[in-house]
Amino acid sequence: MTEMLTMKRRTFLTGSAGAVVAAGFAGTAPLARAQDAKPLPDYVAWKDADALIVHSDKTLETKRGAIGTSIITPEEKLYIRNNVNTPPESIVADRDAWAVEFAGVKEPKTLTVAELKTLGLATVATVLQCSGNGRKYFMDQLTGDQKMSGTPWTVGAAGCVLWSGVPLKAVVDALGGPADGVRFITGTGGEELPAGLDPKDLVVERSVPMSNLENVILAWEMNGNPTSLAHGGPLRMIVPGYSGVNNIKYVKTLALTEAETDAKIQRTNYRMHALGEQGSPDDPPVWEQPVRSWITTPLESAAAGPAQVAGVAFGGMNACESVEVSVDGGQNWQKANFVGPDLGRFAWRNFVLSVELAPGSYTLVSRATDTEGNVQPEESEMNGSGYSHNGWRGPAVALTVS
Ligand SMILES: Nc1nc2c(c(=O)[nH]1)N[C@H]1C(S)=C(S)[C@@H](COP(=O)(O)O)O[C@H]1N2
Ligand SMILES: [Mo]
Repeated sequence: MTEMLTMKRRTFLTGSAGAVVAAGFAGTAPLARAQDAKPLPDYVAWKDADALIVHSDKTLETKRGAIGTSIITPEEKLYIRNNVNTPPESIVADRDAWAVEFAGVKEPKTLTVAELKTLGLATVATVLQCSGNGRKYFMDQLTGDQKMSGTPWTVGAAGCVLWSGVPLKAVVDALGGPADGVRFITGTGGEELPAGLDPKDLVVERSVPMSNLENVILAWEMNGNPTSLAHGGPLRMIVPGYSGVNNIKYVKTLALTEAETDAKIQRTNYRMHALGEQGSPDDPPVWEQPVRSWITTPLESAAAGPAQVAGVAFGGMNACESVEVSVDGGQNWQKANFVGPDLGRFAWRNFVLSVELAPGSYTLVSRATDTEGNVQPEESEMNGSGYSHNGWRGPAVALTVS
């Protein structure tokens, strides 16, 4: 049964955009054959194909039912989002030799991973989530000739990951402290860019405010293993609480800068702009993640009787304070319980509500509140690129109990 549902959902989500919008996530999926699903691309052939929806070679989504209830997302199930081609495997052949150039400090220097390992050690659990996670729910709200481009992610462009590495603060301290006047931490990805095109248009380079200096770590380990190439090895810049794009894989340059980078991915992309317009440097950047939750089980159908409604909830920069669950589409809410250990304010919490379900149709939704009192809205405010969705209505589960 589970396998059948899994297969249905996979094909459903990789089907034509029109079919996806018309049917809705929890609605009736068109009957599907397993071979409709795209295979895993070579560079992530080691991943769990049954747990992933392959939107494209550069965009793989974790199936909603595959996330599990034990906090940490296994690497083989974690989503993938690449803006450009992944670097060659050769860069992880000798991880300790990977060199990072540090600038914007009193004593600029290039340090290898081996050297960085001597300067400090920290472990942090963070929600790694693509800025476009939930874009499909914005797309569903479009009318007439309104359009939105981008991957129609539902809830699976997210995971909770344990990172180990050196705190950036320790490196900056070792290099004499920040240079005068710096206001941003700017990380650059180590991809080789195609020749003949303007590198500023392609480079994955992001700036985040210096207020993150205490939080950022440069991670060589993910979930207990050396950070895989696909997820940013040999070294990844992790900005806890911040949207996925700010977590630079294969970080090659780390600069404290006076201004935000003028790379396209920062200047005009990943900005909260109006529908039908282009992003501009005046629009707010996609940085801190808003409070959010969704249900991961049950999905689609359940047997009458007792059931455990479970999911994940997080507050971005803040811990998640509480989660409420409704089985009637948001008319009545009940407080859920947290499951498992608290891995800190940047991690997500698994939650559960025990319910007794009689035969019939249910609409399951969840609503999280963070420690600052921010509550998920019913609908997110529309933005032209479909970033930072956190409305509770979108990821509703239509459940049939028999
Ligand atoms: N160097 C580099 N870093 C990157 C990206 C990239 O394409 N190149 N993609 C970003 C985006 S948009 C997201 S959502 C996350 C995805 O991380 P993952 O593929 O490890 O899940 O990495 C971010 N960091
Ligand atoms: Mo992303």
